Amino acid sequence: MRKVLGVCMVMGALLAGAAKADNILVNTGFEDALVGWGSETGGWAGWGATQSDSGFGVAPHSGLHAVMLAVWPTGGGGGIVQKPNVLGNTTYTLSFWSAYEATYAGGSLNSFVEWHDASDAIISRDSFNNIALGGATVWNQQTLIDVTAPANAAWCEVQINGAEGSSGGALYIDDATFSAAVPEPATVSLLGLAGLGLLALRRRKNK
Ligand SMILES: [Ca+2]
Repeated sequence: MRKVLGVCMVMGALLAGAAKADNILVNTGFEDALVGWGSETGGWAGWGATQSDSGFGVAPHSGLHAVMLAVWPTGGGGGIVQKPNVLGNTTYTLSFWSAYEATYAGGSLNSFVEWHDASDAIISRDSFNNIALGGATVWNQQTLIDVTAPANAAWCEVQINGAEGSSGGALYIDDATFSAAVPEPATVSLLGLAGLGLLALRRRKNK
């Protein structure tokens, strides 16, 4: 039994290590200022985008800042972009929180992940258009799942965009992560149970 416990502890340590390293975006909570164009590997660049704080229409989801999109003129748009390096044949999940001022209700929220090879050529793009906004002035978690990097992908462009309707208002984004897939807790438990079952069978056979 001690050996089984040891195996489980090693498996747990390995899984915890994998989960820690999975997010590949930086400045996930917009606590640092936006970066200039050409620096998008090290942070978020934006257009029609302003680092916001608690004095804006919607307070940040976390920390002291979020980012506000689509602020002028009425009917305008805004967006943010970051360009992390990726591993080919790896599945990623994009997750972020969005909130909007009530007058933005007629506006839109779109996102895409565009894959590039080592020579910077575009390989393909995974788009998420007209993402449901959820309730006004409250934070809604958006999870865009299962985008898989093509085999020859070296980096990608992650964009989150907003466009106002005719009533104006602003869209806010906070706590954005782009993470490689890791086993879900249910899968991990099943794997653990299967391993224990196999060990029990082997012990019974040896008797
Ligand atoms: Ca924040």
